[in-house]
Amino acid sequence: MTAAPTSEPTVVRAACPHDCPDTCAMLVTVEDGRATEVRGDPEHPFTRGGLCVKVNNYTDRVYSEGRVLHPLRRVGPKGSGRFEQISWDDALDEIATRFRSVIAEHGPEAIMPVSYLGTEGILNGLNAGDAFFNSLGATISERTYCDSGSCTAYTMTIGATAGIDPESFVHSRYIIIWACNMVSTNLHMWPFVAEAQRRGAKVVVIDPVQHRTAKHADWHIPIRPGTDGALALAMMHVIIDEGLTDDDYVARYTVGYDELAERVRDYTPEWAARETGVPADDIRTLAREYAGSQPSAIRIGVAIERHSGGGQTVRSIACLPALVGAWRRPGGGLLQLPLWAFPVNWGSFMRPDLLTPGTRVVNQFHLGRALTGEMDLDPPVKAVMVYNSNPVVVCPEQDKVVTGLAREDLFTVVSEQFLTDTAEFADIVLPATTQLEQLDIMFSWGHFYVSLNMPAIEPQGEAVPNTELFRRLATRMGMDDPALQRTDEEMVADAFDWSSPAMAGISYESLRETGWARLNLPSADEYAPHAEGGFPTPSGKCEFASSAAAGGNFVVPLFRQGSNEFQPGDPVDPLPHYIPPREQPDGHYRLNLISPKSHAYLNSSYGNLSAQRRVQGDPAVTIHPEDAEERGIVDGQHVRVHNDRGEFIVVARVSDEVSRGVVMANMGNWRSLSKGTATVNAVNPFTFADLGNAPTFSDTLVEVAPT
Ligand SMILES: Nc1nc2c(c(=O)[nH]1)N[C@H]1C(S)=C(S)[C@@H](COP(=O)(O)OP(=O)(O)OC[C@H]3O[C@@H](n4cnc5c(=O)[nH]c(N)nc54)[C@H](O)[C@@H]3O)O[C@H]1N2
Ligand SMILES: Nc1nc2c(c(=O)[nH]1)N[C@H]1C(S)=C(S)[C@@H](COP(=O)(O)OP(=O)(O)OC[C@H]3O[C@@H](n4cnc5c(=O)[nH]c(N)nc54)[C@H](O)[C@@H]3O)O[C@H]1N2
Ligand code: SF4
Ligand SMILES: [Mo]
Repeated sequence: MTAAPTSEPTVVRAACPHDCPDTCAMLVTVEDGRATEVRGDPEHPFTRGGLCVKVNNYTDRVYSEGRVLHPLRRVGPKGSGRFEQISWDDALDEIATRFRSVIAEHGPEAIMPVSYLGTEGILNGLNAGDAFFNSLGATISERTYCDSGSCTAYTMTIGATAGIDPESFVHSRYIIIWACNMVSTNLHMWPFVAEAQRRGAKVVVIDPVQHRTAKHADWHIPIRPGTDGALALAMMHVIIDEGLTDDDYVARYTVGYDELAERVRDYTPEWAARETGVPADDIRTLAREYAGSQPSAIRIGVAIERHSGGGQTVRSIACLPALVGAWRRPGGGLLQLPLWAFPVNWGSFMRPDLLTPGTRVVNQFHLGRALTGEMDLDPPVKAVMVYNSNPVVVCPEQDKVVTGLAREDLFTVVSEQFLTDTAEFADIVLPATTQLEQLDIMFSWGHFYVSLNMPAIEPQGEAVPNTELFRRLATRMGMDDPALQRTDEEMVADAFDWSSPAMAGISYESLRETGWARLNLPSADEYAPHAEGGFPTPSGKCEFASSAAAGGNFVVPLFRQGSNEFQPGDPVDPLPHYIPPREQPDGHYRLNLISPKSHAYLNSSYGNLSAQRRVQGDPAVTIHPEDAEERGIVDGQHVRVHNDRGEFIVVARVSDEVSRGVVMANMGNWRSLSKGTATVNAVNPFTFADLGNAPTFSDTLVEVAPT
């Protein structure tokens, strides 16, 4: 054996690939071609030198023994997870042959792509396969997992604005963190909130769970899941009734105030108290303090949309800052998705021009029904290709997803880094690179910095980035559109509208030096984008009465593969209103289940890795002591959580961190690593919320019983 060549360690600038608002800037140490360490860039104003419990040991993910490093072909029965290694050539041949025969027999719509945000980079993320599948004529996959309902509601009210700069929160006097477990899911924003708190701001957390973030708050308001809309409407009632509005701001920069005032008249705190479980006096106090402590800021989490009235809830919350003039100063207003600030050249990746008009759309929440035939699709789905997603874990109606994927006549391709619960059902598994092995460029949905991810090491085994995967597939399918063969570097060049004012002074070249750059926007100390209105709505104002609502419910283009067209649905009431949770306690099911993110996993990613599993602990359900006692449940025992849709078995954690009537089971656990054959999405419904086809994960009733 010859000694390996030695060289000085180098440091490569990278960016965390995950679907997480923080998009951390990473520094990767490489020695002899091997990545030895990842750390947060101490210079980055948001990352501030730290990563998180998920990504601190990212090299263990990259070099994990569980990595899929070669193409695999199924040898055992479906779902057995038994595979043999094959060559890329054979894998591509088999895929091309099977896709062609499906197309010949049933047409291209019988092929359905299934994907989401396993990686978030512009090249390898959400739209990585769109051009390919659009050209193929495959079923259009609607991907409304995350913030789709919120985005519809938000844009209906204040337009696609970036909202408050998260770094401006240091200037806030009053901060409401609403349905967001920031310390677990948006960790790098917390220091800005904590700084405001040190400077005297009051921090309020509205959440059914007294989680890590709530424990740091000045005031935790436990609320019945799915009823936040009632709270927001009652806050507006109090603000208007008690004359706490900023009349000048309302007069100049809003439309529909009189109708709104009329609408909220009956939404009294007493009424809202019955819906929400929050005492009427607390609602009054919250409204008065929120209106009276300017600038006041609201940070909504994605979970705010996950119930039948989720859209209207966000409509109401989006009205609040304008009503009290919060937008006037830095640190005042609403924070949803700063993503809107980035001039991403979406069209260049979504390629709506390559779609065949009239191609059918199937929402991924219906995957189980689509595969089992319950949806009666014509043509039926005969082939699925999964990339950037683990639908067995993240989709509702898990039992149906599994039953569907077990179909012998279904041809399933999964591109993955690991043999996930979904990959186990594949006919062909294709090896995917991790972020250290690929080039990408990132927007953020939690701050105002663009970042470039340079490859730090060679691809492991025969793994390829998603970009290369779809180039290879296109070639093998004989698709010769040059749009399907762009190089990664060409894609970086196409990623942004570099001539946009937001990108002034930022280029691929400059990013290669610096790794990241703040969008060309005013500093966080000065940024008050709507101090004088200027909302990107049709009226240019905050629309209490929404003009877009007249056009009906819609899914914003981002969430539908390849399509950048608004697809209007039924007209929507232009004024915010209350839609109660669909599932109301009855004789059978009396516990409202919520399934927020795991602290140590990123959705289901890391759910198989030992360091993260140690931190996360066994899959569990948290239940209030009185609810537990009533059911004869003691802390630490295994329980069955069930409803008519399914059941899963977890350990009971008896704790008053949840209110009576609420149970909490984190999502992200792997089915194959759980007791029983299911996880929390076995009991969740496929039903949409009122706007944007959002999920209703928080609108779920169950019972819990000792096993
Ligand atoms: N550690 C970790 N971080 C993550 C992720 C992860 O899986 N793990 N995932 C990333 C992704 S994709 C996303 S979308 C974000 C999401 O991050 P968040 O927006 O924080 O979403 P969740 O953690 O799902 O839920 C947040 C909180 O909402 C509460 N909640 C649930 N239903 C309701 C309700 O009806 N009303 C109110 N008021 N509260 C409710 C839950 O109790 C939970 O504490 O996190 C990102 N960051
Ligand atoms: N009950 C319940 N269900 C939920 C949620 C909830 O809060 N509760 N949250 C919803 C939300 S907000 C979201 S965002 C979704 C998340 O759903 P997904 O985006 O499906 O998230 P993950 O479970 O992390 O699965 C991503 C998979 O992609 C793989 N992957 C990573 N990088 C690459 C790559 O470069 N190429 C390829 N081919 N694969 C890659 C990872 O290994 C991983 O297995 O889940 C949704 N489901
Ligand atoms: S998962 Fe989020 S917090 Fe963790 S390193 Fe990545 S961007 Fe940062
Ligand atoms: Mo998400």
